[in-house]
Amino acid sequence: MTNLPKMPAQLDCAGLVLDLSIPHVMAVLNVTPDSFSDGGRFVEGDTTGVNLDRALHTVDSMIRDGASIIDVGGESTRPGAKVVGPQQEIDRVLPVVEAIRQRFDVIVSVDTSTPQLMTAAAQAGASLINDVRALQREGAMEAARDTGLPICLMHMQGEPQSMQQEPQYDDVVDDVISYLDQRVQACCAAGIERQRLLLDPGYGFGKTLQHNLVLLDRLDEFQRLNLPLLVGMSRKSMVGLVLNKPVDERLYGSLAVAVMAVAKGANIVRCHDVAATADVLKMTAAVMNHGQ
Ligand code: YH5
Repeated sequence: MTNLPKMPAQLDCAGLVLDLSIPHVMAVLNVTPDSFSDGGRFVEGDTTGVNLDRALHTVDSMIRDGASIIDVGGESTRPGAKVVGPQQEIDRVLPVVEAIRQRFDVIVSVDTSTPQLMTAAAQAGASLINDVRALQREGAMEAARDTGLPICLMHMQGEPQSMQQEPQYDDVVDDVISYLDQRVQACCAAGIERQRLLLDPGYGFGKTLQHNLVLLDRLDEFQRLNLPLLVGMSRKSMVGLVLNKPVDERLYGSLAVAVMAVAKGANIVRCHDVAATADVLKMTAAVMNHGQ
């Protein structure tokens, strides 16, 4: 019994500490040109199409609303989205990471599978790597290892362009757990300490509605891996399909699944609606820690 890996009590994010005894909000900050653009107007010094001032203003609100982590991403992984080249992704994300860390003492996570961006973002002050491809890109394992940062490994079946065509599993929970377990082993073999890892079932990434619902109903089974769990269901089609609502009307559904995820052991909830999600997580945690 002595050598069973224990779930860490906190996560060391390059000097910033995340207390894992309470659930945390990870706020999504998309830095694709359509998210933080100037509507095509030219801004001096800006070659990326991303307006830094607007991005920083948004981050300030997210922190005041209760976000512990800001997840910065420059690649859209939505089904059918355009493929972004590594240099373009770096040009979008890096200045934003740098600017956030110059102004705020907040954990910045970089949502990327690109090894060069992992390295550069860590130097610019990022404190967490969030890779939807679980370090499977050429060179990603070594780049992530050498940053010394914690890493979130997410499950995806297939690639974003085609992943929703015909996802198939024997038992979706067993298959996703065994994939994540294998990626943990691969990381450890490559010299990444187990205490640096977080895991994510990857809602919506190569999964039908049924798969996503089962993965939430049985999320507690992921606790046997003894690593922090991150989930991202905010505004996703699993909410839209159940409620038959467009993306801008999925808040209540997203809050419902956030509560369930935390009740079943999730430590970090990745979301778009920070203030609402932070309240809901605080309330859930208060009930779960009653009497303590
Ligand atoms: C995730 O689950 N997801 S990007 C489709 C939508 C809404 C949102 C409208 N990065 C995750 O947010 N990283 C993304 O339908 C992620 N876990 C982790 N760790 C996709 C996204 C989205 C897609």
